[in-house]
Amino acid sequence: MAFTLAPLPYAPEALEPFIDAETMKLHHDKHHQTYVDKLNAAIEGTERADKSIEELLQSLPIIDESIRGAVRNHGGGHYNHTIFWQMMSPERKPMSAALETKLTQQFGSVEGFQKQFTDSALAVFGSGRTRLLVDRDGDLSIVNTPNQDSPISKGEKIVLGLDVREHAYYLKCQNRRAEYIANRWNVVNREYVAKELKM
Ligand code: MN3
Repeated sequence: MAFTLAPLPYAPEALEPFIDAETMKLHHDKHHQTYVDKLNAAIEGTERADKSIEELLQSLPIIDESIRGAVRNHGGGHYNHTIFWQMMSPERKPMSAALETKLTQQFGSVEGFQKQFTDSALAVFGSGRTRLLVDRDGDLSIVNTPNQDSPISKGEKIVLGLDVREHAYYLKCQNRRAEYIANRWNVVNREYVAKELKM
């Protein structure tokens, strides 16, 4: 079964004025579609063709070298973007008390978490992502990853991620990455984060 591009979980204009419809359409319909197409082209006819995207990424270290690069880049791109859309929501629901407590325990305060995540995202050089990860003990950490690398290849779980490649913001914010990062806090899907942390 070839991979397919799922529709956005909300209308492309739903995140306005924080993230514009044109960026969402281009990012989802063109960039994400290209990752899906190139992933499919790479694995078609191979023994990996029937694997889930999670299985593909988790098997990256042992995958055949002839397709490893394509799976890392295009498979990573497909997975990263699939969760990226889900990590945003126009609904702006309040943060649960459990999540607030967790962030406060690990980062001093919710604001402290947001500042650390923002500073990390500002520091990404070139194309990459900032992630909030949870390990097997339930401890949180903020890491930057280059290109389309995905920490799930190393058994870590991503609970919040931010794409800081220029295609994620250049139409609206041009070179002002800080503006994009600030806007994005308004559309974080807090329910998604809490669900992934099982809270
Ligand atoms: Mn992207």
